[in-house]
Amino acid sequence: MSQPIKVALTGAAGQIGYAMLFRIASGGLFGPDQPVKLGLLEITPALGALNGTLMELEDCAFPLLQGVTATDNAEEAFADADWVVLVGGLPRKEGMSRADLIRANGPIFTGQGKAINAAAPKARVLVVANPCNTNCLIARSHAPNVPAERWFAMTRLDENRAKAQLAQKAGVGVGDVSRMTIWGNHSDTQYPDYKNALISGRPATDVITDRSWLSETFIPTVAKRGGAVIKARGASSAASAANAALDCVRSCHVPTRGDDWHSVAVASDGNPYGIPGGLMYSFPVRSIEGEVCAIVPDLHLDDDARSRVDASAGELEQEREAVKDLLGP
Ligand code: NAX
Repeated sequence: MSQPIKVALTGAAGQIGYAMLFRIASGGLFGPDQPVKLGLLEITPALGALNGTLMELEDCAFPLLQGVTATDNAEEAFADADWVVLVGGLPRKEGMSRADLIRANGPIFTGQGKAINAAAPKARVLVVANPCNTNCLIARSHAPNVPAERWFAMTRLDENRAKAQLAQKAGVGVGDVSRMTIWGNHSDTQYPDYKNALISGRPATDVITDRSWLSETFIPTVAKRGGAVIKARGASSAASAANAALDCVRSCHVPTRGDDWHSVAVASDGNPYGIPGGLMYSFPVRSIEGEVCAIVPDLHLDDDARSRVDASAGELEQEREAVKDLLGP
C-alpha cells in the first residue's frame, strides 16, 4: 500500500466537517487503495463534540484510516498535511451583512495562514469557509512558503448546482453536462457560464433554446441556491457542500480527463482573461500531471459575459480593500 495522504480539516465538528470526514476515511476521496490520515482542528469549546465524532470514526473501523489528530492547535492539526481544507468559521447570523461576515472571519485566516506556512508548507489548501475567495486571499498572504498555485477557494458547489439545473432543463443525466465554468466570486455576482458549457457534447445553447430561461432563470437560480436551501431546510447546505469539497480536492489532485474542465478559484496573477492580479478568482481549470492546475485559455466571452465576469472581479477587489489591514506583507 502507498504512503498515507494526510488531510487536515478545520471546523471538523461542524455540519460540513461531519459530512466530509467519514467519506475521506472510507476511501471516498482518494479511492479504495489509498490510506489516509486526518488532522482535525476545532475551537476549544467544540472539542467535546469533536470527541464524539472521533468515537464514531473509531466505531466505523475504516481499514484505510491510519491516524487521527484532533486538537485546538492549528500547527498540530496541519503538521505535514498534503491537503488542508479550511471549513471552520463563524456562520452568517441574522442581520449580518457580507461586509460584517468578512470582518468577523478574516482574523481566523491570518492565524491559519501562518500555521500552514509553519507546519505544512508542502500542502495544497482549499478554503470553503465564507467568504471563501477572500478568506483564501488572507490566508495565502500570510504563507510565503506556500506557492500561490497551491491555494484554492471553492466554487465547486456552484458548478455542481449549475450542472444539475442544465441537466434537468435538457432532460439528460448530469454526467452529460461538461465544461461548466463558474467565473468569479462565490457570491451572487458569480457568472455560471452556460454559453461555453456542453450538453451531450453539443453547445448547451443549441440544446436549450429558451434564451430567457438561461439568462433570467438559470443564472439567478444557481447564484441564489444557497439561500433557497436555507429557506427550505432551515440550515445552510451541508452534505452538498461537503460533496463539492471532495469533488474539488479530487479534481485538483487527479489529472482532468478528456477535454473537460472544472471550476475553482485560483490566484488570478497572470491569467489570460485580464482579471486583475492578486485576487482568488474562479476560472475554468484543467489539472495536469505534477500537481498543476492550469487556467483554460481562449474561451469566448461576449459583451454580456464580459460585463458579468468583470463585475465579479470588481466585487472581489472591494472585498480585498475591506480586509487590506488583515493581509500579510
Ligand atoms: P457550522 O457552523 O456547522 O460549523 C463551523 C465549525 O467551524 C464549527 O464547528 C465551529 O466550532 C468551527 N470553527 C469556528 N471557528 C473556528 C476556527 N477558528 N478554527 C477551527 N474551527 C472553527 O458551519 P458549516 O455549515 O459547517 O459551514 C462552514 C463554512 O462553510 C461556513 O463559513 C459557510 O459559510 C461555508 N460554506 C461554504 C460554501 C461554499 O460553497 N464555499 C457552501 C456551504 C457553506 O455555506
